[in-house]
Amino acid sequence: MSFPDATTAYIGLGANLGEPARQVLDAIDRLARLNGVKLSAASSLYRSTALISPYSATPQNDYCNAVAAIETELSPQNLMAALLAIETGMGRLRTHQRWSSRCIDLDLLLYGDCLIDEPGLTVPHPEITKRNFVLIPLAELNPQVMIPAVGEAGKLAAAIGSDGIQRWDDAA
Ligand code: PH2
Ligand code: MG
Ligand code: MG
Repeated sequence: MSFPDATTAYIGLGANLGEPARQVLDAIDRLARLNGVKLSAASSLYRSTALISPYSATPQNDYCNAVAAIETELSPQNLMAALLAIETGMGRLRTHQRWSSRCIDLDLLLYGDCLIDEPGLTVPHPEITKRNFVLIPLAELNPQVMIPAVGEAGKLAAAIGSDGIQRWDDAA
């Protein structure tokens, strides 16, 4: 399958409740089966220390993180809606807490070279450049991919370093 007007998009996946690796793989599978989406590649699975609110003293389980590359003919808004529907379909309960633990999270990281800033949709994902658990799997898939207005994923990943992140299989 290929689309005449496809855009390459990158999706960040994360989970730290239940069986995180199984859920991330399940979400990648659901992504691959969306109408208007072709899965091009998925990164390795990583284990990463939970980034929590600086105001919280409650520790959280480690996350399983990964990034998927897709070709899509969906608009960014429709793709975002489809990602939210996968989260809901997998039992994600939305709280108002920004840093709460979750059974699955799918974030639209990049949509071609688009810059989007509208209610409910900011692309590139606003935290992308601060998070090694996003940059490292993204750079594994495509070190040359440009984060619009910022730079190449591979360079950013090398600069941010690998504190608190390791391959899932290497994790103790
Ligand atoms: N996602 C969050 C908050 N903290 N920490 C890690 N390690 N990985 C995540 O995906 C993550 C997080 C909110 O989306
Ligand atoms: Mg997230
Ligand atoms: Mg999210």
